[in-house]
Amino acid sequence: MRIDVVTLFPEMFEPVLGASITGRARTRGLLELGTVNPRDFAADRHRTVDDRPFGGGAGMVLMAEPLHRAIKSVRRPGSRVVCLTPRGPRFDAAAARRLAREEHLVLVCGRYEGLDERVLRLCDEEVSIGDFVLTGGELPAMMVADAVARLIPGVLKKADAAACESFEGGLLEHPHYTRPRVWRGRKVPEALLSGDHERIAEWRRCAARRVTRRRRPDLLKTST
Ligand code: 58G
Repeated sequence: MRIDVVTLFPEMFEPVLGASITGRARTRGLLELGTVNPRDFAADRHRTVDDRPFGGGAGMVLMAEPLHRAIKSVRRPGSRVVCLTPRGPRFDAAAARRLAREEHLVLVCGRYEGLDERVLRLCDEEVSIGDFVLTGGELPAMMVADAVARLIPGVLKKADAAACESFEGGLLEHPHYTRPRVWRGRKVPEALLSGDHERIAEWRRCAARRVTRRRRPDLLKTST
């Protein structure tokens, strides 16, 4: 998969998506990441990309033309153009799975008060990572890129590692433990030390249901 990010702050992405699993996915060629800066498509010598809102009010709005040209420079037939905004439908595990099937994502990051509304029409969809406002769409774009990247076949070491995690079965994930067996007087659940794979699987199923009931009963209501 290829992801191109339209952003005024391209330098934000490498430190995050160059690290760890996403970094390795890129060196292994499973994920290609590019950035495109609308400022490089500005029309004047000051490279202006924002202007005051019609109708007045505080803050600046990203102008349509530089954004349009930036999107056009990376968009190709079959690209899915996604804008990160607080007013889109909530990004969740199902959205990540759906976007992970795409060949090319273009993630459009706004800044300031937002984008000229006419540019939003160029996007295929808007997504929000939660009900709060950030200074820009860059952090949400990194979250979407990360959530999608780990679903690309081969990115996670174990083929099924993504399949049995939180939300994938409509439940939160069971707790994890590692060595030592006793830490400051606290023991690892006995079933996990038994070596009995059926017993371990059963413990994990029960633990997942228990933790979901306690913390996210809303998840149990929707999944049967
Ligand atoms: C319309 C309105 C277009 C995403 C605002 C673009 C982005 C929160 C989220 C914008 C964001 C989220 C302006 C700054 C969106 C831009 C950006 N804040 N909840 N901030 O996913």
